[in-house]
Amino acid sequence: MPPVASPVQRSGKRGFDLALDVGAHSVSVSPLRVGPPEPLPPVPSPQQLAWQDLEFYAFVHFGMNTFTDREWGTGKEGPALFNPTELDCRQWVRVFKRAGMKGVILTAKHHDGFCLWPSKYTEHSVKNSPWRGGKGDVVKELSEACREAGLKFGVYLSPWDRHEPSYGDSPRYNRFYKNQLRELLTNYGPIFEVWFDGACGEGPNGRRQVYDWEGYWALVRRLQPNAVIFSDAGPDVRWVGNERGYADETNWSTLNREGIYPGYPHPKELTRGHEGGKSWVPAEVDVSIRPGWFYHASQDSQVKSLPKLVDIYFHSVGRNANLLLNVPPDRRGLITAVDSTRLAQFRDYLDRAFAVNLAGRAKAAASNWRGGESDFAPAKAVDGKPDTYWATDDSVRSAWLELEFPSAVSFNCVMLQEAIALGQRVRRFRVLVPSASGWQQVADGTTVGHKRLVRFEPVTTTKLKIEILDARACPTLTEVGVFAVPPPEATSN
Ligand code: FUL
Repeated sequence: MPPVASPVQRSGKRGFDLALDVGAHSVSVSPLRVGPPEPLPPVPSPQQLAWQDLEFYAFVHFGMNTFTDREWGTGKEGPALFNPTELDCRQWVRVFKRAGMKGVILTAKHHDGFCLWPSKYTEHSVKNSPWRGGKGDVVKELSEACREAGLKFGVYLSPWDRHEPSYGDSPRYNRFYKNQLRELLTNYGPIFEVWFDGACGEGPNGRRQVYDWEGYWALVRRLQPNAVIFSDAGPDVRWVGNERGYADETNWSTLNREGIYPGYPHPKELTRGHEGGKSWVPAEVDVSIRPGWFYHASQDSQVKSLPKLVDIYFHSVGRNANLLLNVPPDRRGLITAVDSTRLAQFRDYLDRAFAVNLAGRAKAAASNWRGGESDFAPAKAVDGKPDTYWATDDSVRSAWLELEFPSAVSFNCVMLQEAIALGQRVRRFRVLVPSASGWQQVADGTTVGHKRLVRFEPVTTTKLKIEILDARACPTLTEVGVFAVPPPEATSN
């Protein structure tokens, strides 16, 4: 009898098993399984993927301005003014680690040109200050403290330099700047992010400096290939377009970079990104825990409150951006108690809020999953594993995922995460719970990306439905979280 092929149609459209009936012998041919979705370009580089997982890290503005009580120095300050009495980078790192921050970016040089490391290329640095008899190096101390504690280390080297005489003589200054960059990128171990500010001015010759961005970035690529490069325009990470701590409700990690440059005057575009943009350039939210970037004793009573920090968290990390929170050390060279106490409260709040993911107890169902394969089943969105995901068939653009809890649970927050290694897809979603009159919407949103958090009035229910209303390609979700987040208690300010 000739072999008969009997395809067994499975629950999905595409996958089927092929069993050959060859009389006495039954030969099993490896099943024709449906593979993962094709990536939707552009997709993140491995460096960008690793960066996105950091989510929350510290910015440190410290330098000449700390001692002159200014935000922007003139460059005419004498190095003798820089004299922290108790500088201890390990104390900074202890505070950051306790806060759950994953790294630190230091202003190695701000606009006044004063260098926190003994650069060979200028006299305007710690080497001519009284601090540690001119033998100190803040970049070294902080990079070592980070390494010991397992935190990532990054640098901010201001291109705008109000001290350097060659500023404005463009090719000469670009050489000077690259020399300084080379020092930072070769002498202090691995750098996870290089932060390029877009500010630009005129030099002593009255000419406006023209920066060699491509040359600066090429140097980073060569000397620290694992670092991501931040500027208004990327190339790896973009500014979110404001310094208030808020990403937009719609936040695409994709951007059309042509015509966008550091100092670009349309920040709102950077806040939202470009749907269908040709490059992967996710947003970073930079904001200070105080009104100023540098420490001012007069602002000790204006450290952001816990509810404010929590609000910033939900509008940055919870809107597909990373949060770079500035915490400026004081004139002693220490982080003050008010800032460190607030950061610890913030961490405790986040730990409490996200300690129990109720989705872990739920049974998941979906309107569709890829080929009916268990690899892409709805259960993959609630298994707590970041490398597995629910995905639909290629032709699907809207789909629902339903969670059923073993008994009624109360919650007020849902987290969604896309498998961004395959590109950002979701355009619009909503969250529903059952009511007497059918499914009732409790929240909705637009983009998802790496992480989306939505809060709503508390509900008590046994079921929850996530509806992807529209997507640029078949949707994916690596994880769905369901939480009962407490209200942040008010702090004194
Ligand atoms: C701005 C600078 O002018 C501020 O002083 C600060 O460093 C902020 C993070 O970037 O462009």
